[in-house]
Amino acid sequence: MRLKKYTYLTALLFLIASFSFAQKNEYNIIPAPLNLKPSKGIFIFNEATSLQLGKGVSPEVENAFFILKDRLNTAAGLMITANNTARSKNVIICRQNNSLEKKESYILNITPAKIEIEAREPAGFFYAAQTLRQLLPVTIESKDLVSNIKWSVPCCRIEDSPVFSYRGLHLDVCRNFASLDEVKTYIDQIALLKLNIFHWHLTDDQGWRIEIRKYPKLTEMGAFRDRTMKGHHNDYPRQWDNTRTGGYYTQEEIKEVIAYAAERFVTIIPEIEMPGHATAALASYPEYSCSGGPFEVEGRWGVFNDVFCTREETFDFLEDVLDEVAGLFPSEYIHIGGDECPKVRWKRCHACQERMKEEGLKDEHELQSYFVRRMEKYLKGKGKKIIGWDEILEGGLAPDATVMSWRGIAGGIAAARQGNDVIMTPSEAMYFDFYQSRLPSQPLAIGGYVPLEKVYAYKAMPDELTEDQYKHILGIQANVWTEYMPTRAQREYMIFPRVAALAEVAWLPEAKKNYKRFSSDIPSLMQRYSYMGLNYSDAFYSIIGNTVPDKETGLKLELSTSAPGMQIRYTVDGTEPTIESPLYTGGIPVSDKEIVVKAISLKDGKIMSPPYNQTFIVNKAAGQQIIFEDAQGNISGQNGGGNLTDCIMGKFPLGRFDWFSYAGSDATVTIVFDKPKTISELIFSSANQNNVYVYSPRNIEFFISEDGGTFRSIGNVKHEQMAAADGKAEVTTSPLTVKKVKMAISMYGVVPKDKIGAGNPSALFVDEIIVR
Ligand code: TNX
Repeated sequence: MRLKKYTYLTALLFLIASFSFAQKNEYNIIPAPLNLKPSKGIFIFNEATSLQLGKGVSPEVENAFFILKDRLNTAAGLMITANNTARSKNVIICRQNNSLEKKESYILNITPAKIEIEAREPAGFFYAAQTLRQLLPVTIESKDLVSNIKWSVPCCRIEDSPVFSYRGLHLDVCRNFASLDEVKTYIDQIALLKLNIFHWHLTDDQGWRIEIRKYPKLTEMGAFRDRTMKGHHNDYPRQWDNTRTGGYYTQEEIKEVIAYAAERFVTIIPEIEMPGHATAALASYPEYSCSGGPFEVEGRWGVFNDVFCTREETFDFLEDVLDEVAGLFPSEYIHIGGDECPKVRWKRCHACQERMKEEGLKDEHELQSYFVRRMEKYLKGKGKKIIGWDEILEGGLAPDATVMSWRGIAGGIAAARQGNDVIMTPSEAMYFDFYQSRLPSQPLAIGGYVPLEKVYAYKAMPDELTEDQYKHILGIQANVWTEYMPTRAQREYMIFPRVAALAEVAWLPEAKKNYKRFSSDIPSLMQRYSYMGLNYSDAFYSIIGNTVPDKETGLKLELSTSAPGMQIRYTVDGTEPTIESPLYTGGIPVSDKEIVVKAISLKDGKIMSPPYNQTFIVNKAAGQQIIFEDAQGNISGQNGGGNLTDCIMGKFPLGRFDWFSYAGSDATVTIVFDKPKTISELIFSSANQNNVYVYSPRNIEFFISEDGGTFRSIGNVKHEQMAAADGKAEVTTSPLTVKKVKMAISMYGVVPKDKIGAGNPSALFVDEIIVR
């Protein structure tokens, strides 16, 4: 009897479920359309579905459907052909609509009988087709025929148009070479998400990747290197991988990629780096350096002192190179780099100093500016505009240059105020070489932390600009620097699905962004990625730990995931969490005793990512207010200094987590306790890793305040003592009840002569201030 009842109930539930499925249409479109009005019902594709180009629609519009047609053919076995006999059922009708605002704009109306698309230009039809593709079941991305599927799209009316005309993704093929096939796949992905620019970073210290016919050595020699550093740039001592690597694209191959991109409404902007990041070129033609060389194609990451010399022959050479580049790429822009160009060689170079005198340039920054202006003028003569990284602002901006703002947004703001165009690509939101999760299981990356939400949260129109200046923000771009991405799988892991957030920020106005909705669209995109054979990251499902001050306990750990609707289970006794471990429901106190928190995330009972695992140390400063102030009175540092008292010790390499970094004048750090605390030990824990200019302070003096107003010194630690104690400075006292403690930091200062990076200012890295 019981069994029967159960079966009956299940059947009933199933019925209700399938009934509600049939009722509820799902629209997982990324980037989300500007306006979508859902409606009931579905349109079903079958053998008889055809494409109809309405009156006045150019025949080339049919090409805008080639991906959709190919997918329907491959995965669904359906041949959709253009057929101009007027039909009103089972048809996709394209109509010309010249009143639409932008070339990408389209209107898509799906009813059970037909699909109508209006657009002004082929790009609009192409984007409508990408929307249809995303409305089809995810199996449409399959490389093989899939049977037993209803190939339907849910009914709705969409009016869509992008906020930005420049929606870019960049790829560095110099640090690690990407095959032609990979580059094409990359362009496919750009097109799927309605991005329209591929910024191809073709030359750098570690490789020259584009054939230049007049200078064959650029690729014969410059496209290959004999060795590559292993591990992180900050590791010491240096380890090497002695395998020869490299590659380049012939001009024929480049033409093929340009055509491939054009079919997908993607423009390729090539980047030829100058005057810095030029080692591969100088290894091939040392005569264009200041010293004459010889040089090797670089196997290390970083910034190098040997750059293009400003003597006349170099300009002749670069103009020849740009002649060929401009001849190949139809793009109106050519990117000429301009970033990270050390001036040390120019300072000692007779030719460069002569050039400065002749041109009346007051310093080497103006010489760099002269360089860029000259190239701008030359390219202008060929009908091209230049883009440069924000360093091109230093020493005076070239009149028509477009600035790519990567060191934050300040460069972009300054350029827009000067009336120059800007592409925003700030590292804190748009660098896909930064970590996307803090889990220790993450593959080595350069540093930083840009999870999916942070990309999504990026606000492309800075508040600092006026309405009028906004028109100079052409759009945004994410950058994929590949120092730490040696394989195709690794590059894919860093790009997918963060590129989806980029696409939505580039397409939707700020007011239409909605992370909750966006994150609910991500799982279906991931399924698509699986069918496409892409290696996407699961960081979306992994645990994010965030410490927050707590009145009662000092510090609480909050756990979350980027993905909605996940369950979190955890342990605090060092054991591995399982599906039976306690369910996380709210902040875990972490400051009263040393604990290890381990946690896993689950979806429908399935563990979705590697465990979170973090040790918290005992610290009376936990969660207390921190004031980090430099000699000029500026409060500075990442998180406002909050990570100095989060009970988490820093991890190496230094970029990894949880460091507070600072470069500047002497400073003080003050802890303001919420209530008087009895203390007997103070520890200032810094890193002393001199190979990357990171030095413990020259001196640090510890103060306490019993009344909260006056301070008294309780000890002093010198650099040498810290260096001998792994960067730690410690003072003890008989127990004292205090309201505040303060540390006066004297910066180490300039890196000494006999050390790596001599002459540069030292940096300070602090992981924690510990009070016991
Ligand atoms: C800085 S972004 C660079 C690149 C590096 C990148 C690593 C820029 C204009 N220059 O050369 O690859 O940082 O994040």
